[in-house]
Amino acid sequence: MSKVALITGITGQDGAYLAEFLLKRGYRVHGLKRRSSLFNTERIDHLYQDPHESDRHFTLHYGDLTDATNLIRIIQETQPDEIYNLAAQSHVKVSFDTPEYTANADGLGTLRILEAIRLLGLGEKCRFYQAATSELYGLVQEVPQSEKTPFYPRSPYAVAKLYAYWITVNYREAYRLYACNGILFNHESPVRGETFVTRKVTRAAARIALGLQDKLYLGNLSAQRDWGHAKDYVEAMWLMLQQEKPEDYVIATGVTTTVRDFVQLSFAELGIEVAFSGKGELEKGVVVDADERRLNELGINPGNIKFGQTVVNVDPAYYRPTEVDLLIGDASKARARLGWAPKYDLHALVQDMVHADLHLMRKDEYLKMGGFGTLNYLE
Ligand code: NDP
Ligand code: GDR
Repeated sequence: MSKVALITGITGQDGAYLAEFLLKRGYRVHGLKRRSSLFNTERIDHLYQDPHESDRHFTLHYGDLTDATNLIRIIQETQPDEIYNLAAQSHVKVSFDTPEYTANADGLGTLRILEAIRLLGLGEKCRFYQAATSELYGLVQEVPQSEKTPFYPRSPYAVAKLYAYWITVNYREAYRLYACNGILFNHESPVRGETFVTRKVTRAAARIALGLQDKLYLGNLSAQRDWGHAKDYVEAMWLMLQQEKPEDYVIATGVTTTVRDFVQLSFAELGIEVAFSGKGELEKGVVVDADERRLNELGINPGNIKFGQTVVNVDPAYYRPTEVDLLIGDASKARARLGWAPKYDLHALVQDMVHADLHLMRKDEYLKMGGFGTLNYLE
């Protein structure tokens, strides 16, 4: 008999990778998707199965983490062996603008699922994964951060996730649920949301190289993050639910990088050297060299790259009221107990993202070359 998994947040970056991973292992996958006025299933369209097909392995259900009765009904109908709670308002900066909604979806949303498992009597059958985060560490107490490092959240997002973390621990202890927190450090991919810094950078680097955009505005260039690949990290989520005992695990690469360095690595992958000068709001990134052979190899017109061109400016609008300066994770527990290790290092991650964005942006380049404009149906 195939195992049944329910993934909340299936339309997001991790949801898409996890669905793919579980389907390959023979699971029947159910996913929660929100109703929206435009299609929001781009990341999982390749997994779609027509409702009229018999023996379907992939099914989507409309729902929302703020709607308890909806969650209870879906969990009752699908009777999952494993629930992966990945749904969240996941943008740290946006959480300062929408703190109440973020608390409701990210904090109480987790409670609603745990309560549904308990009320439906699924405690023995159903294992629960909670998408916890390195944002819980917030203000630096010690590095590298491990399962034992104290938390000091620095945003409404992190505070909501702190509640979700502890309610997961509490339900494990109070009701003996198999419930785990995966304390995942930042993980990225070619399908990372475009407003997170890595994807914002790789997307813009590709567009600048193709002559589709002049520059990019960023916030705090000195923030340091431990960036891994989402493909590696969803495997860790699954491993956490396959153990004898439920526990919490840090998942990280153990290497940290500044936003500034990530920018330089991304442009360098395209053969463009960017140097930074100036301080604070006046800091800027300028093109200082270009490798013509590399540009030609990638099919980039060297004429698009102008020496001395400013490609990065700082816009304080992207600063956060309280920032998390330094994250670097110690995943030795996961390495020892789960046998987990990342396959992608930072260089492989940058390569994967930059080339995917270069490929994606070619479409815009061809449209521009062909003289196609955008039609405005609203005029
Ligand atoms: P994304 O932002 O890419 O995806 C979030 C998903 O949650 C989307 O499917 C989104 O739907 C859905 N969602 C948002 N609000 C609701 C709601 N109220 N009800 C139902 N669904 C909702 O995030 P990631 O895939 O990057 O992250 C997955 C989880 O892991 C999140 O909980 C995030 O906070 C956490 N996390 C992420 C890390 C990372 O580096 N990526 C690191 C540590 C933790 P829609 O597509 O309609 O917007
Ligand atoms: P983060 O990711 O806040 O760590 O949360 P994000 O990519 O948004 O920011 C990383 C760092 O880059 C700095 N930064 C900018 N960030 C954005 N988004 N846009 C900018 O223009 C910019 N310029 C500089 C930020 O200040 C920050 O220091 C992500 C999310 O996926 C969370 O859901 C998850 O829990 C954590 O990672 C681990």
